[in-house]
Amino acid sequence: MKKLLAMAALSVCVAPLWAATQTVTLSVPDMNCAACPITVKKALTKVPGVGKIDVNLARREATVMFDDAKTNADVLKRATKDAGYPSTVVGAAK
Ligand SMILES: [Cu+2]
Repeated sequence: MKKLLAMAALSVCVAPLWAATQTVTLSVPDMNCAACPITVKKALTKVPGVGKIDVNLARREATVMFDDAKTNADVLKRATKDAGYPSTVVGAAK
């Protein structure tokens, strides 16, 4: 019984830790004018779980903060691709 309680307490403590905010940097090579980052940002904003988005036209990169319990890098890549801007993950940091 004691062991069961300990396990229950542990799962309660651990569960929220799985839902962490992650940051991923996407390379978006097709961004070539000032309007492109707006389109990319709009597409990423629509993804549930996405927080702060920072699109850099000069570097052709989009840095996205997201809740990893709600979305993931693949979903983000699909969102930019659906908007006409295929992207690849260039770096991820926690
Ligand atoms: Cu453009």
